[in-house]
Amino acid sequence: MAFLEFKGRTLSEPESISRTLAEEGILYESWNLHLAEGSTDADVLAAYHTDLETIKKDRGYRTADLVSLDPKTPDFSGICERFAREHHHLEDEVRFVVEGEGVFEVQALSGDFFFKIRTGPGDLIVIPAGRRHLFYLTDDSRIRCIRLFRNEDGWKAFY
Ligand code: LAC
Ligand code: NI
Repeated sequence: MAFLEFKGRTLSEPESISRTLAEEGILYESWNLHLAEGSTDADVLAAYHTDLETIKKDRGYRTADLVSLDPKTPDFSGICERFAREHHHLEDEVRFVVEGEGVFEVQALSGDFFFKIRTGPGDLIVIPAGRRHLFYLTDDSRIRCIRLFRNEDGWKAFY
């Protein structure tokens, strides 16, 4: 369940979030959740196989993996600190949230402000290559996401 804060308005309806973000060049989709508690990474990739194959084919992503960030993650505070600094990548940042929550702040196309999208289970977001953004966890302190890549080498952060 996502919330978008955009120019002083808060949107929570997936369709209005999707429309507003599309105008900003950001793909947002709300996918049906089909995931049991305690699923392994392989279970998660299998559960979303059809959705993943569709978006891979449509947008040229080649690989998918799972990433978790929580206080037990090695270098948790270092990772959080790096994500929370404004950066961009040379490749799209594609995330589908399966558990937990996270906030993306993304620079508007006009360049003169950032908007904020809080993502949770079922939310897919694509931040295009080159777009400045930053990321942080909510009070929940954890997130588990599927990532999709064209080329993992293109995904270094530029601060
Ligand atoms: C990243 C995020 C979270 O670069 O922006 O992984
Ligand atoms: Ni990033």
